Amino acid sequence: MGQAALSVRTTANYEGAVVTVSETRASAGSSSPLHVVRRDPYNAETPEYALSEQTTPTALVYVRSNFDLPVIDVSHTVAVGGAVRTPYSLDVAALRALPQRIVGSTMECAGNDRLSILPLPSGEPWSSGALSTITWSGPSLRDVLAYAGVSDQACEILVTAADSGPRDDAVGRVTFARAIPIAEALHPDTILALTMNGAPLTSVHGAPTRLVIPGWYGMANVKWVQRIDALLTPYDGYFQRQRYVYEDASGVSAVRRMRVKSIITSPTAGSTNPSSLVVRGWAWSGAAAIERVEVVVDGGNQWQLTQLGTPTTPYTWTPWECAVMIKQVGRHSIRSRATDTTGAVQPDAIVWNRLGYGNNAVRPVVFEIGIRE
Ligand SMILES: Nc1nc2c(c(=O)[nH]1)N[C@H]1C(S)=C(S)[C@@H](COP(=O)(O)O)O[C@H]1N2
Ligand SMILES: [Mo]
Repeated sequence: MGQAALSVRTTANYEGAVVTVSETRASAGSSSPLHVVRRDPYNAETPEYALSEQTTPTALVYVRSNFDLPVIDVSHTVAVGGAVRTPYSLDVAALRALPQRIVGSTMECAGNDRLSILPLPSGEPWSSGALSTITWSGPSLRDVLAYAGVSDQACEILVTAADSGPRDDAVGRVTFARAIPIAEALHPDTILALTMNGAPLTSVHGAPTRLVIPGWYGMANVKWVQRIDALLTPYDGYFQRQRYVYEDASGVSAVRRMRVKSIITSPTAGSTNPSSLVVRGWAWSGAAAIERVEVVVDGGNQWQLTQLGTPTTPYTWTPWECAVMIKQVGRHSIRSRATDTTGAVQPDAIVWNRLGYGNNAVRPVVFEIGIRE
């Protein structure tokens, strides 16, 4: 393991660390265990092999940053204000002093699998690795809000981050900020995470604290939280209205919860396999539990049911597997299709949208059956 990766490890711990921009570059070095999509700002994918694990090791969790890593020091505080009775601010010690809640979540970037949308929309060219499963902990956002006393008239909670920068299609500097509906903000599993996978949150993932709103696409999980404001009218900032919206012939709508989707982790693309093999993968949906996953070998419509395992938590992906027998040696494909308990099914193709979000279409994995000995 190279020097760059090592420096990421040691500075990743927020305790006493002053985050600098040079860390972003270090973590984007050639020894990065992630597949770097862009170095500056740092965007990188979880490698395919890591997706077979239930929980993604922190060093292998994908990173999506719209701007350079913000400079945050140990005296960082989170201000709570807007339509509240008592505005106040909390430091990290105060966040730690509140009851801590453990929340697991499968988190997918809304732009994951953009590369397989035709014609290719603009935006980061994500393959299939903007996807990870993490165990977080921290205080419930509702406990932080309760102390401030949110107005009964409030409709949204705006979470503003410490990172900002210029955008091609905006005037001046834009700060990363997202609002969530009040009911979602008051759900006990919406937390201000201080830890991930049992260790302090790392810099690239939002230290000292980030919002975790399980079930929603990644963008709602605001990193480097700086302010929390109760709003009386819906927020219309850049990252709420100009980005993270489905824009298609039928109009514009907000990107919110993760669409039902599944991935195949075994066999892997390009691998050679025996004629009798077990197909495995994961399925998730931000809307509801997974009802069924089906697979089909090669073209056509011979879908067969798989056995579902039990997800570790309500918001983490469901394991599935299915034994298949493929007699003919040579190239084959397998596809998986998940259905959630609302009846939503993975489509064969998504409705094309200008910014290329929410691609949950069924995708084949192409592999080989080897010559039998
Ligand atoms: N402050 C801030 N929060 C952010 C972002 C960002 O650019 N800035 N990117 C969002 C997006 S688009 C995603 S997919 C997730 C990714 O979180 P990760 O980098 O920890 O995987 O963070 C979200 N939170
Ligand atoms: Mo994202």
